[in-house]
Amino acid sequence: MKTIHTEKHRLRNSKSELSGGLLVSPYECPERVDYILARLKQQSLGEIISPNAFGLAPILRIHDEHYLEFLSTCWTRWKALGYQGEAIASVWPARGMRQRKPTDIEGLVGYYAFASETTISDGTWEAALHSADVALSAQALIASGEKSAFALCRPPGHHAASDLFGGYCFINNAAVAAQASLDQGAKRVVILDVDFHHGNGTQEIFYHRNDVFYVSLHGHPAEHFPHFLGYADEKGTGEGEGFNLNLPMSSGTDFDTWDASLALACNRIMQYAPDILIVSLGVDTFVDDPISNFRLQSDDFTRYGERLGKLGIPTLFVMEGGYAVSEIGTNVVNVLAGFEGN
Ligand code: OKP
Ligand code: ZN
Repeated sequence: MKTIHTEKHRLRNSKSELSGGLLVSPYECPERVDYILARLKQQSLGEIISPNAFGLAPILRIHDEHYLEFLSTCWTRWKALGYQGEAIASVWPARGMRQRKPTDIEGLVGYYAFASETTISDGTWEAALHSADVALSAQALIASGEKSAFALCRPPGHHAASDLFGGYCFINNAAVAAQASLDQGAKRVVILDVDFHHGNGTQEIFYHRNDVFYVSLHGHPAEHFPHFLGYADEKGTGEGEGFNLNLPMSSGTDFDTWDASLALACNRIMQYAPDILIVSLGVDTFVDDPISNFRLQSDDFTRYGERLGKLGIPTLFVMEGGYAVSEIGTNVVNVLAGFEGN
């Protein structure tokens, strides 16, 4: 399996994440990619290729143009206020308030953020664009006949909605790749999200549609981020009814329980008979992940990779979360090698 990767991910190098009331060094850090690359090379999984530049057009198929304009100008505007720290949301259009878009940057950050742990800093927008190019380049490999490809995206994307950032995400890479597949002639796309966290952004983007079936296994929203979406009774609406499947699980879930949910998800996926399977690949389901609490062991990642490989569907893996940095490479490559039957 080929990997698409660029060192440009390093442009996302924020200094601060709001965590437990403190500004800490972000869990979503550049070193994550170093460990994944090292393991990919060690296992000789396949060629590692640089992405092509696709421009804004495929991103505009998913995201609001004013949102993208905000992302691209936010840091410059924030810096111009003379602040010492990175751009961070501190106020929201909450219950009972107006949803009108303000004009000042402080208001705009709150308008476009759904969570405040994620800051915007120098290079964030550029890195997010390169990350989308990585996903689109991997999608192009599948379109040209490859059976699988790995988009080593960073920053991740599944929390980004059409006009919201947060949860370390700015552009929804998996959604952009799904839309590109449809625009090139695919009729049905599945996005299977195995990250520990519910992909609220991906769900929101496709909730009204039946051409993308979103399936997610995740920590129950009553207990876990993103807290306000990801319940089992969210099944899609209008034409999209029946094309959203949430499988939330409680804290401490082990592999046997998790894999039973995956088996159910796979049955539903096969019934849908997609032209392409996009896996939002987060490995924060790992037992030692510092911000999550499922209990998958490194070998379990191989086992579920094998299960996905047996589906026999062209498959695009898009990197999402995973914060046990020294083991992230092993866990990611175990999924990919399991998929390939190694
Ligand atoms: C991004 B991805 C835990 C707070 C968690 C943000 C989590 C973002 C996860 N105390 N806050 O889905 O891996
Ligand atoms: Zn996650």
